[in-house]
Amino acid sequence: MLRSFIFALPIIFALISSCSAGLVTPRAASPFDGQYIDVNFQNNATEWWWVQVGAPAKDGESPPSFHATFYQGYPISVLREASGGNSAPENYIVINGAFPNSTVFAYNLVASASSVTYSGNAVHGSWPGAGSFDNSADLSTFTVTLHSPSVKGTITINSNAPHHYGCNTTTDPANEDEFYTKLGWATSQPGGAASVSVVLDGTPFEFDGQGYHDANWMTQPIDAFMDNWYFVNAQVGPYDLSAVWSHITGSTREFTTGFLQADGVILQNQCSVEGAKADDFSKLTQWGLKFDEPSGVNVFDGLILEYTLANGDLYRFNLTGQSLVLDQPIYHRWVGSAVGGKVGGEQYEGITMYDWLNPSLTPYNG
Ligand SMILES: *[C@@H]1O[C@H](CO)[C@@H](O)[C@H](O)[C@H]1NC(C)=O
Ligand SMILES: *[C@@H]1O[C@H](CO)[C@@H](O)[C@H](O)[C@H]1NC(C)=O
Ligand SMILES: *[C@@H]1O[C@H](CO)[C@@H](O)[C@H](O)[C@H]1NC(C)=O
Ligand SMILES: CC(=O)N[C@H]1CO[C@H](CO)[C@@H](O)[C@@H]1O
Repeated sequence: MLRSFIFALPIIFALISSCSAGLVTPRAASPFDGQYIDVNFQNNATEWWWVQVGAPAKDGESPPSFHATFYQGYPISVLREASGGNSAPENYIVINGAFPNSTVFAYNLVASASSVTYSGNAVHGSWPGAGSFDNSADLSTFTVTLHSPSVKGTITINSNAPHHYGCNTTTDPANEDEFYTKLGWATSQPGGAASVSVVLDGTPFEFDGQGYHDANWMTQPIDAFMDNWYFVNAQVGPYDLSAVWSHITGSTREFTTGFLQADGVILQNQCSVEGAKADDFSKLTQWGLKFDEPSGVNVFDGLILEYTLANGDLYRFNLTGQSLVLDQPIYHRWVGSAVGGKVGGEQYEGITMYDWLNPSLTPYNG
């Protein structure tokens, strides 16, 4: 039942679903949420604007969620091949999510073109035939309008925290360098109150929750330089969290980045290879083990995300997957519950959304 909707659609549409976060080479060019690189039919570059909203599950229900990603190009090379190779659409919006009754949905809204224009830091992205987005000049408000034949409506996020880049320093190997210096990540809205009001093939879907918006760009698809990639976002009491944990192809070290803010104050914004730092680092660890039948691979039940600040303070969050909104051998995405805070301090409950992208199909065995 839960799967019927997603399988009714070409599987590729679900697969083209997005992944987020990465590192940055900040350009002199403004605006913060604008176009950073040139994406065209002749190159393998990709750039995307990602937005997600989720809300805690009510008793006996699943957490409602909605993801929309405005793409130029393809984040994984097999997806371009599967979408038509050289004739694959270059501009499209991927929608994924789940209703409170746990039924998941997926759409691929093909656009005839795309453009990202700006005035100061105010940005307008237009994907004709599919939708558009707007970021306000002060990066306080991000709005999406969808106007495709199948999906219509609006998503709004009111930011509660400062916008930020990641960071970028490394020495070899080559793919590590690619990862640090050519992969960009600009987070405009690290968290904040959000609302979704859409109509999916005539079915209205509305909820209020917590939202997140960032943008990524890279000169090659992810699978050209990464074996896997975990991207985590959570909003828990006064905290907004995000983190990436990735195995870069050919590297012996895991890459990590962590962002943690409370009440508008950044507590951490770091990136490093695992084990390289005595403080100011973050650590992601899976917990649980089960076989996931639809994708045919082992998966984890949740993640522990720990932050060690520069001053030694420790924060720990326990994230539990409740709704599996994307379920493919190389790509899983969960929406669920989060609990945590400062270790020894007040503990809060909240919502998490996290992605496990595994183009190398490296097995998870607990
Ligand atoms: C793009 O990727 C394909 C498949 O991996 C490769 O054959 C092609 O040479 C690449 N093109 C450029 C411009 O890098
Ligand atoms: C779940 O809710 C959606 C939206 O109301 C509806 O379209 C769908 O049919 C429901 N699924 C089941 C299995 O009842
Ligand atoms: C995380 O939460 C799960 C489910 O509630 C629990 O079984 C597990 O012990 C927790 N892990 C930690 C480290 O708190
Ligand atoms: C945020 C950051 O560290 N940016 C640096 C990324 O790398 C380039 C090239 O080494 C530097 O110029 C930036 O300052």
